[in-house]
Amino acid sequence: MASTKFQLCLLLLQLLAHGNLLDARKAARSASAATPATIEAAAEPFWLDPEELSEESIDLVDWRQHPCRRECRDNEPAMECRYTFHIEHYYAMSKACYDCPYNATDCSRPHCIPADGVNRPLVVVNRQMPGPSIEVCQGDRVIVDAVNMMHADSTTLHWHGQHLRTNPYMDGTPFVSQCPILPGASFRYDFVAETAGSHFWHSHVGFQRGDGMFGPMIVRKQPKRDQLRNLYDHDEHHLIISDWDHELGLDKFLAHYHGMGDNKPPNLLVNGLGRFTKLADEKHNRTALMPTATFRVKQGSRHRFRIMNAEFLNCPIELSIDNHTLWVVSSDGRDLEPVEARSLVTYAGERFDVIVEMDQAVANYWIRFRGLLDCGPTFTKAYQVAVLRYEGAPEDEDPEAEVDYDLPAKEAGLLQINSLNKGTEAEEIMSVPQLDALDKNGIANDPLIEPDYKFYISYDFYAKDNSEFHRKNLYGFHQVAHKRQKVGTPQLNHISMKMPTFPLMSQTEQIDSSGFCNSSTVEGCETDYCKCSHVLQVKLGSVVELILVDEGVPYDANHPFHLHGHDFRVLAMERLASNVTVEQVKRHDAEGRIKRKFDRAPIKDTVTVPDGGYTVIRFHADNPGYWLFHCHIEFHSEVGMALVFKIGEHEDFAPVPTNFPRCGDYRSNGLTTTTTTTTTTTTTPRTKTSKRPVKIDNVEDNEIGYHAENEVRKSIATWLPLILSEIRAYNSSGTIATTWSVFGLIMSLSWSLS
Ligand SMILES: [Cu+2]
Repeated sequence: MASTKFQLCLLLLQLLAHGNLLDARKAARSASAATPATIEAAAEPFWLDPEELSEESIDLVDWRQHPCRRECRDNEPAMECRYTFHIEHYYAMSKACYDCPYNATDCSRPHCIPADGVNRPLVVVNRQMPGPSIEVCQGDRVIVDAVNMMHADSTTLHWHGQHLRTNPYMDGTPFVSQCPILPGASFRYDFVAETAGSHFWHSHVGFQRGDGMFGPMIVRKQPKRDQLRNLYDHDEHHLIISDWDHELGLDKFLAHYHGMGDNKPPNLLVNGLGRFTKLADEKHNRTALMPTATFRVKQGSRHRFRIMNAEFLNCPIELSIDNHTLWVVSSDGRDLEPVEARSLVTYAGERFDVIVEMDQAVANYWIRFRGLLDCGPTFTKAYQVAVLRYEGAPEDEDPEAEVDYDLPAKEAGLLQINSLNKGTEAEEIMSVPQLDALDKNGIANDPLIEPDYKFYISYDFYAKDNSEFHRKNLYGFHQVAHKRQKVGTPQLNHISMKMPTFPLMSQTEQIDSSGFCNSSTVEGCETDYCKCSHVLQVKLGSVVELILVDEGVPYDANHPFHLHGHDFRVLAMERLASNVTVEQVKRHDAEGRIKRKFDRAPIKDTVTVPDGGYTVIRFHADNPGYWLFHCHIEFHSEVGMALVFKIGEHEDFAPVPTNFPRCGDYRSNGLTTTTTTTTTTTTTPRTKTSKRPVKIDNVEDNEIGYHAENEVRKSIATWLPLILSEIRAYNSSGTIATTWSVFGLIMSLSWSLS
């Protein structure tokens, strides 16, 4: 007993000395827990109920064997599906990879994340990338324990495509639906998988999605509800695509926004795998290529492939399969009248399901992924392949066809779907509004219903002195020496979103809605930099039309937009010119030249807008809450290319779960009276007269000195009696331990004083 107390005391000292909570916690676990059931590192992945797992074995579970990943049946009761997600910083091509890729089987060892063979830091779940695949039937209850094991970063999990109608607090949007999960803390996500289809989960914090924190989420339908059931024989394959860098997203972001670094991903991965360059081991005189994703199919059968674009930069992907056509049958979880295509373009956040008929000779065929825009011909030419392997085809051979970026798919007479920067005006392609929904027409695409709200949302990259990365008179946009240092500010209606410091949805009582802004409440934002909490408020049950306008001035960039909590009908999409103004689009609309397609307009939750053009979407605002609407490119949304819809009134919101975590600003009203003034509660709209608080000589330095001194006093007062009692307890036999106690005390004091 005394020994445990002593160990605890030492741990707390360690904590004081180093401030390292995780080490302390880890040590506490080993000190207190009985020997846990451990599994050899080289063990095969296995399945066990998460409730029965030890800490160490969670990362070895093969989640594909989860009982919820089953064939869905009519009239079957819903299941409860539990998962444990350990979120960690980790490393590609770590020591767990042994001799990968020279010994190919080593690449699939537990905890080996091969990626494209290049070492780099990661943020992953359960030491896997992609993370565990959540595969359930529509109506199942999903319970995910997210345990943040990172040393210093917070996180959340967003269930991209789920609307969370019964439990909106599970949306995983930091400062909109919840507080970020702090290092060491856990959060239990608990919701019903209501929205069927191919979705994915991902971190909604910083650049963690780009660093590897994503995974598939597939909600299959019961046969009676599945309108596509007669069109395919097999439904076991998914392709989750990521754009891939060789450094942390944050490093790339900082280099791009503050230095001369680019924002272009050099590579792509499919299901976490891909090639970059041929690797050479000179010592043993051998070379090898990294493994690629391989999909096994049967000749003569029809396979459904679920494609999820989890990318984080501006890298649309053109996908094609050699010698095969794609039947596009679904997007963002909503079914479509099947369309035959030679290739398909997807944007960050989008999902498409295709059915492929295996009508070719038994062989291996390439599935090709060509990067466009920032991954395109003028930049990195990012390119990846995967293998379609017919049963009976050679196991360890590549397909014969050449692999090269400049070999786009060509099949005479067939279309490309969702082409880059093209809309209904383009003849040789099929744009999204030209697809037909299989679902019935609804309130959001009824030509007889006038929308209750019509918002024009325009955007571009603006040459502004954004105080985050272009300080006026110091290194202003027009002041910096190099063209590559001029970074445009992506904004919606000339406003950068300022996130609140507490979640809007769960801490409504703290909201001062006079702090909300939108284009009607601010002025001068076309030229000056404006940042505030951009909120568009609509009545519950209303029909909302958004006309998204990409002004298209600096370059042919392209932004995919995602709406949380709802899906929408895509009524129109058109490119007008290489650039366009909102006024021109308004005029175009007033003259009746925006042709809205109502009948069977496709339903999506993520959509692109042609550069120099517009996309018109409509949604039925029937899910009360605060919901984020944002560009799905993380380098854009993280600097404010986002806004929030407030749908309904606070009293319409679902009750906040009991003991739901809270967060927000804190300002002492006690001893420290010299704190500086900053914005309060939500945010303040920009006003031309606002001034920075005046700084009095060295007030901040004095404060720091005061705090440090206080900390020392507190340390001594708290720990001295404990340590003295330990010294007394160990007076006779604890010589070594006593030395450590005194050493710990000295360390903590010297740390406090330093
Ligand atoms: Cu964007």
